[in-house]
Amino acid sequence: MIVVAAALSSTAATSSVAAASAPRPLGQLVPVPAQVVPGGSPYAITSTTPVRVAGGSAEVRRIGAYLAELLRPATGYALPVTDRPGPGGIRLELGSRDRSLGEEGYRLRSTPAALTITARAPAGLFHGVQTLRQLLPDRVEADSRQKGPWKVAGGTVTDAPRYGYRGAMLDVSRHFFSVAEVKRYIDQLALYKVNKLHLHLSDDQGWRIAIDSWPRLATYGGSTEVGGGPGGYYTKAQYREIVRYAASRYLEVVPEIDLPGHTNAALASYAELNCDGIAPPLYTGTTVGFSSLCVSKPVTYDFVDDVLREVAALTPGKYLHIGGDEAHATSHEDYVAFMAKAQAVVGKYGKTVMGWHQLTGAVPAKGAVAQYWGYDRTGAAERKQVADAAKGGTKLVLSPADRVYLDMKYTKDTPLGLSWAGLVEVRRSYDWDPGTYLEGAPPEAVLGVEAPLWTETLTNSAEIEAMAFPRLLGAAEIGWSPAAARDWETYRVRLAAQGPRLTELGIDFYRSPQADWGP
Ligand code: TNX
Repeated sequence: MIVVAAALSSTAATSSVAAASAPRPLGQLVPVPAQVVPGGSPYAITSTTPVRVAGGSAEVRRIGAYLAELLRPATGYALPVTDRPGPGGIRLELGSRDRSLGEEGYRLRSTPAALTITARAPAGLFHGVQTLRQLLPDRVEADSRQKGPWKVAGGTVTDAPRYGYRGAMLDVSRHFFSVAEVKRYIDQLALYKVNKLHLHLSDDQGWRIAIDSWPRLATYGGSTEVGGGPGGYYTKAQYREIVRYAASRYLEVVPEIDLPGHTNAALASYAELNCDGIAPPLYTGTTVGFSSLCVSKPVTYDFVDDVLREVAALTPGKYLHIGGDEAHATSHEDYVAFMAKAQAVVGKYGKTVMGWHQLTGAVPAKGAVAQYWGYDRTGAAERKQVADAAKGGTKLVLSPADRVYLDMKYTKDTPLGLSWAGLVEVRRSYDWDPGTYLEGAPPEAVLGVEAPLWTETLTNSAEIEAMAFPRLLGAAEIGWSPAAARDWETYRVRLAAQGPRLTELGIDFYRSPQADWGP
């Protein structure tokens, strides 16, 4: 495969300390692209470069404006966005006939005359823009004017994702994160072509989304967090702003309301949701598995219907995640009965059910997606139950806890995080394949990969970043890149090359000794 060879050889070329002004080799990207054909002289962005969106829709123009905004501070160039046809410039073009690009793929062609990104749909152009960004010097991320030149190596990148579901989850329940903090994470995810943001909006420690028909969920159930801090919640307007911002970066928000366990914040807010009619106190500890909605009470289903209806109405995306994990305080029989009803409500409001893989212990609805979060010590029976469900048509998103749980400590000395699934260094996190990971599950059942970040120990963006970076990049590559194009030895070189860019972005990442980060 030319493809892979090209990507590898260009990676190797980087490790020699090339002249400072030589452009970055075309294959030096995370995620590694499907196909790289280097060749020809570079393209250079200059003070007269336009961003051309000729014949483009308003959406293409918006992507052009986004690109120009990214490049202006560091280059100091005007970079006008224009729909006037003409030669040269950075060109964003829809309408590629190459069907293999799909909805998210793109082709980036760099010659001295022009830098052209073509795609079949806007998402592809957006991902192509991220590739262009990564091909430019790291200092392009700076927010003040830097010295050029701003060259892109000559050649062509043709790229499309392996999986349609490339997710990251943020637990905003155990600790609450502001809209600004969530947006910051969204921008970081977009750089690596992640396209789903799963928000874990409710748990024992906090309810984080305003629900008009049950207002105390947010105002009382959201009033604290792990450790007893003030918590918080998103108003509907704020939540819509997160959804809009994510969409502008081509990420779909997957909201999760965790049911029927992990519900202490709701049970504390409304006494009638409890079987004994007595509201428990708010909870700020970190034990899991002690709470359950009252499965036998009709009011429980009014609650579920109201909440899922209001959350579905805030969700342009396809999925509604209903949790279903660790319902240890719910009997098996009750769990099966409850999940049947909750899944029907999701369907009634036009959404596709997503649930943690315990859902396969009930009866997954047709088309449901189970999110597998097992690890190397998960029992054979449990793994088989998930694999059998996948054989029966349930789709899978893989989030193996000993690989992509970003809250696991890297080493025993990592100051933040947990270690119940083991210590997860960067190589362990990267070196696995979703197509073969879960024995017995048909590879076609796998929709993709998601890297969850639980926040029992994390309180702000710096702490999120200390755990997510750099493992998030590996998860992004596992979701995007063809299996044949990626391997640890080339990844560790490409990963290290991202270090200065992350630093430029103000991300203080874990400098794993498994990659050579340089001085
Ligand atoms: C397991 S993963 C949980 C969460 C915890 C996490 C901590 C899952 C579906 N449940 O409630 O926050 O471990 O790593």
